[in-house]
Amino acid sequence: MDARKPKTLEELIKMLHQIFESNSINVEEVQELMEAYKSNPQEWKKYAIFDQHRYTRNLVDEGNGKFNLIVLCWGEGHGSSIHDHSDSHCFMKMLQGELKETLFDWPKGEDGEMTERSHRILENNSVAYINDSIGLHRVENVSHTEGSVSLHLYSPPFQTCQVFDQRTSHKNVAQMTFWSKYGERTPFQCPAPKENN
Ligand code: CSS
Ligand code: FE2
Repeated sequence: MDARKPKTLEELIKMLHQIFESNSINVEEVQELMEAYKSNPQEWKKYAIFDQHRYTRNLVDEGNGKFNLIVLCWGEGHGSSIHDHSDSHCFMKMLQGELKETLFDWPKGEDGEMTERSHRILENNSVAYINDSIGLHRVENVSHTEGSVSLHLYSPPFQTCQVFDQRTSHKNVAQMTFWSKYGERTPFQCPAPKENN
C-alpha cells in the first residue's frame, strides 16, 4: 500500500486516479488517503460556489470514468433529503466547518415514519463513508454562523438517487445536477423536449 501523503488537492486527485485504476477498491485505503489531505482553502475555493437557497454540487474531477469528485457547499441551515447512494461507494471529506449526518434504516414498506438509527457531527478534515448496505442518511449544516464545504467521492459515478420522506417513508427518484463544473458555473439547462412518446 502507498503510504505517501497528498500535500495538495491536486496530489490527492492524482493518487485517487492511481488507486481507482484497480478494479477492486479498498474502502479503508481511500478513506485514509482522503483523511491524510489537510484542507487548504486556496486549493479548492474555485469550486466552492455557494447558493443562497440550497446546497450546491460542484464537479471537480470525473476520475477517468471510475469516480466523481464533487465539492458540496452547504450554507447555514442547508441540508439534503434522506437519500440512498445508488449502489455506489460514498466518501465525504470535510473541507470547512462541520456537518451533521443522521443515519436511517431502509424503510420496511412505504408506510409510516422512518427509523432514525444514529447521528454524529463530522469535524473538519474527517472522512465519512456510506453505501446502501449501511443504510440511508441525511446531511445538514446545522450552524447558524458558518458555511460548510465537503469533498465527495462517488464510485461508480451516478446521476440519480432515491429520496425518502421522513414522515411517510415514500420514495422518489431525484436527479443530481451540477451547479458548476471545473470551476465554471453550469449554464441553465432547458428541460429536454418531448417530441416522440
Ligand atoms: N448525496 C448528496 C450529498 S450527501 S452524500 C449529494 O451528492 O447531493
Ligand atoms: Fe449522501
